Amino acid sequence: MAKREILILPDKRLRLKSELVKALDKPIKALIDDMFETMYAAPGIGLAAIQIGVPKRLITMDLAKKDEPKQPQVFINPEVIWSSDEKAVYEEGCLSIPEYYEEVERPKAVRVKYLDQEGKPQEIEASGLLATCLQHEIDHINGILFIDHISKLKRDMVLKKFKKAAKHGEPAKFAEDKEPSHHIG
Ligand code: K1U
Ligand code: ZN
Repeated sequence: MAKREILILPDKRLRLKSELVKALDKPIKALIDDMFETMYAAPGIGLAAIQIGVPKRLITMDLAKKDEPKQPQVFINPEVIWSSDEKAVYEEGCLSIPEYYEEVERPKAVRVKYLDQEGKPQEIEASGLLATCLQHEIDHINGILFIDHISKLKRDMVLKKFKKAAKHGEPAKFAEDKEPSHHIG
């Protein structure tokens, strides 16, 4: 297992559309292990393979609270097959856009089909944080970032700060150092 580097905005690879996982072979299993190590170390509650530079349709997630046992989940080739008309607003963060949190409106519930870690087809109907996180991660494998769902004014401000930070080799700074209000644990 190895902790990998997480791509940070404005890395162009974050805009790639990831490819289907064709076989659950040894390299894919090793990639899943690395994704969990990277996600837990960050720390994060989800990670898409492209965030560590691998354009495969693969997501890891763990929504367990701090005092609960780990609940690692793997979603291979996930696809939203139904979304509710009803919307919900949630404050999102992204390991590829560190320290920036903003409210995002998305469908309140989704049904997702995917393959599990054994390669078995599964379907899940999700609401709450699971629905938000699944939509955020499925966006990643389609080259979409949560800032694409906010106003152009805010998105341009974020992009400008991250471009400037990358140029100077330092982290982007935001006036209000907002923490996610939904912090688990
Ligand atoms: O995809 C990512 O960048 C991971 C992201 C997932 C996510 C968070 C919130 C809403 C939607 C999707 C994160 O994990 S950001 C970090 C975070 O939210 C968190 C980290 C530690 C404890 C609790 C939350
Ligand atoms: Zn993200």
